[in-house]
Amino acid sequence: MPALTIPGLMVAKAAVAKAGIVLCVLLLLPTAASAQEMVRVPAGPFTLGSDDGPADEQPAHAVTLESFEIDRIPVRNREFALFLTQHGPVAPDGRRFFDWDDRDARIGRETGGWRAHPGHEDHPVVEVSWLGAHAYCRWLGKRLPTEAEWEKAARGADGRRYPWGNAAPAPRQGQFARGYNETAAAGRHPDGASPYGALDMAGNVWQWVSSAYRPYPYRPDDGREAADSSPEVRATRGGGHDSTAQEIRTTERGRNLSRAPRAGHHNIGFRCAR
Ligand SMILES: [Ca+2]
Ligand SMILES: [Ca+2]
Repeated sequence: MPALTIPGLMVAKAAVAKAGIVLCVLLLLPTAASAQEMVRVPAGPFTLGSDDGPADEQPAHAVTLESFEIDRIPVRNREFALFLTQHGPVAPDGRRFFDWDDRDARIGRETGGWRAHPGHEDHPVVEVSWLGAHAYCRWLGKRLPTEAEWEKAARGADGRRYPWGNAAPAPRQGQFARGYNETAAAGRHPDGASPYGALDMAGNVWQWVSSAYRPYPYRPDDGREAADSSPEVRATRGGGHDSTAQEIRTTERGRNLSRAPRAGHHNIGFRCAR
């Protein structure tokens, strides 16, 4: 009967329209960002810290971790732009995710969203606050790695000084000893891979980790992993493009920078774990 068919058709049309809206929403979700490749780090003990480095790396001590995954490369501008388009650069409570007004930022606001600066799409995102890094990883159902996880992913279980071993770094192994803001595209130094295949673990950008910057020994249950302990200083790892060879060792802890987790910095990025 036509009288029934027409409303039925209208319902069908409405369903199609609704499905269209759902599809549009799905397209806004972070599929491109969540496709970020991860590497697995197996469970077991490793040596955290160093006895011959700066005081904050001492003492070297055994830490046992569960298995986890970590992003193979740092989060890039093209990926963080998707987060900014959905959430904006400021948290609902007014704290910053991203220093959009800093001249070192490489993502800008455009009509309809945020976009990486041309030529910097594949470079690691910088000028993201600790909170922004934390929120980004949660958006993807991930989290920031702990300081211990980051170090194990970089040096493996044999206590090496650099991701590739103990030999001093060469330019092909990482982006370091460069000028201000001379980042490299993420993942372009395969010769610097860690034992688990993680890249850019030495140089390019320092990386936020979940842990507060506190003395060793590392104790995950002493409050340093409390996500709400901001504004306590957070640890950064890995060294940046403007770091020395000493600063890109796997055990180096960002002492002389990143003391302000509420702000972003030109040489600090991050990667996620789960
Ligand atoms: Ca800044
Ligand atoms: Ca800056």
